[in-house]
Amino acid sequence: MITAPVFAVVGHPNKGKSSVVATLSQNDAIAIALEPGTTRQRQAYPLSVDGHTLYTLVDTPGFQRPRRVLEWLQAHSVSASDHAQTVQAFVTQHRGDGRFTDECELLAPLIDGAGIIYVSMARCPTAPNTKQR
Ligand SMILES: Nc1nc2c(ncn2[C@@H]2O[C@H](COP(=O)(O)OP(=O)(O)OP(=O)(O)O)[C@@H](O)[C@H]2O)c(=O)[nH]1
Ligand SMILES: [Mg+2]
Repeated sequence: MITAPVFAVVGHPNKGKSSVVATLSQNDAIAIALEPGTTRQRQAYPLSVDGHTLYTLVDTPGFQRPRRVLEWLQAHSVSASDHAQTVQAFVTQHRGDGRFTDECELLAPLIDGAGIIYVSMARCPTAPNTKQR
């Protein structure tokens, strides 16, 4: 039996991640809102046809502190071959400490082997000098 692929839908807050998930999973119940931070926990949504799951999309919160995450990953990675383990280590170390709650949520499905769908709005690019905590 072929296992249906799983994709994590990731990106910055308020860029349309949940809108993509709602459209591609044909699910009108998914919360979409003007305010950033609407999605706070990861949630899997399968698309099924005739009782068969074709794929599953995982809606996720947006990155809150992406540069801090990247700094940590770069500081703890020795080579490209250890990237998966380094991401796993990040989540293991920071899960529950309150500093990277959203990042741990959005990285969890990637650790489980999900593919990535990255969402950004071409008309509203993220400013290069956006301040972050
Ligand atoms: N202009 C435009 N607006 C969009 C598009 N997709 C979604 N939006 C709007 O963008 C806002 C945020 O959409 P969401 O799908 O909730 O975005 P999100 O990335 O899941 O947001 P968070 O869960 O808060 O991180 C909503 O007001 C949507 O109606 C798009 O393709 N173009
Ligand atoms: Mg959302």
